[in-house]
Amino acid sequence: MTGFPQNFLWGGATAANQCEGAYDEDGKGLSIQDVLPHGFGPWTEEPTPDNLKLKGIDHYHRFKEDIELFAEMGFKVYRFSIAWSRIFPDGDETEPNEAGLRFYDQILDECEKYGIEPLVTISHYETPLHLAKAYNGWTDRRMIQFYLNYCRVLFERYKGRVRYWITFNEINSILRQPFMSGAIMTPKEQLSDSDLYQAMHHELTASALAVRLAHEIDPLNKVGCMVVGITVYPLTPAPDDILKVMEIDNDLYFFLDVQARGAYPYFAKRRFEEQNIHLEITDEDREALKNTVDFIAFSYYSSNCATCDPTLGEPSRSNMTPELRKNPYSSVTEWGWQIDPKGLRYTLNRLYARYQKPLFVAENGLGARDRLIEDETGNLTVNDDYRIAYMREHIAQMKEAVHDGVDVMGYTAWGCIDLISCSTAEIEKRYGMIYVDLNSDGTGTMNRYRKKSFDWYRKVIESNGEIL
Ligand code: BGP
Repeated sequence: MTGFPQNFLWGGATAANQCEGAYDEDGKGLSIQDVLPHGFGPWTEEPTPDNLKLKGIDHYHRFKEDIELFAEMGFKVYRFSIAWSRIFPDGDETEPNEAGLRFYDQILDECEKYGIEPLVTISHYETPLHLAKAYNGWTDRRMIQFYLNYCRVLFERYKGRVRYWITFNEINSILRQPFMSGAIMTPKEQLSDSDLYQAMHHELTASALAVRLAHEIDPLNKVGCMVVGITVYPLTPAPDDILKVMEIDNDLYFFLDVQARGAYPYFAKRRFEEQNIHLEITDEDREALKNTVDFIAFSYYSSNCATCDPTLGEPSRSNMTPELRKNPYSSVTEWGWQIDPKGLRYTLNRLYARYQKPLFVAENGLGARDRLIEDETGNLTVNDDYRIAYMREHIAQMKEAVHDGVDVMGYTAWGCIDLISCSTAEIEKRYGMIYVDLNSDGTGTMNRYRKKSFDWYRKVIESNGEIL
């Protein structure tokens, strides 16, 4: 196949905490994002007015307009997350909050109106804050049950309306961001490897049980895992650098092997022994893990290099992982994230080679500063040729991967409408094809404007990726 399959799912992706706002409306409880005004950290005791996510881009009240714009671009799929704390404000209740469920009924109504397939992320970095405070997040085994109660409510309520699910956004990020990803309050420096990996194990078990539950409730459900597609090259051909990259790759395969193959990988034993990690893994857990996912989703923004020689290379700012090095062959975004379209083809191929499961590019895009200008007809717009170039090159490489024989199900451009960034909680870092009039001090009309990339992406979808 040289082009995209006919049923290829083109669309865009958002997350509740980055776009909805309305952080305390209709019975919503606090989520960990409501106390993270600056992105990764530090957290505050209470929500503070400088936290742009509290208002978001007001998608909670403007979702009809937003989904109409997505439809105008021709979206086949809309990936969004459900805010867990809208459904279970504290997370450990037994009965859900009806108003929260009704909100997502309405989102689904809009998707159906335009024939847009929903792809729902069940947990996207927005665990109810109470679960962090009362249980120390995923370090506690009881989280599995809370999460499954939540999943059951979603699977039953939206049965027949949602077919594609992602259990956890970027599940492997728990190793780097235990609070945002795992709702773990223990500061990272004080968190033992055993506790961290135990939390990982609880999440992986919960994810597998959610796959089983989804299939039981509706055999038509397709459930995916999702990882941050860390793509790392050796900085030099030194064998030590090759082995270092192998270890980094294993960090990723740890999560994917469990979710896609149903058991911990062969290298887990040595790693656990050497890092003095003692996990409680029951026979029941091992059985549960056998429920593997239907597809593998991942985010891909950049690639990095690694070396064992600390005197070589420059630190990379991509994905905020300072021990990684810059690739001298890559350009960088304004936020220092390296741009490597061919890395997407490589990532798709290596994941497919290992797992042979359908792959979904669930996030990709360029975070950049945009300038709203008036075009020749007097309309306000953004000339974001840089964004078009980024997306064009990545989509072209994805097409190469399809040609290589990789089964790619879909592509959802991250932050298809401008939203609050995850790592730095700012609005200046815009990914959208739709501009939102919001400033960093929280002022702005919240009006939406089509950028140049809006029309470009519309044509990409219309031509099924033939016109790039
Ligand atoms: C991913 C997250 C998203 C998103 C994206 C871009 O890791 O899943 O939520 O925001 O990164 O990152 P940022 O917003 O920090 O630019």
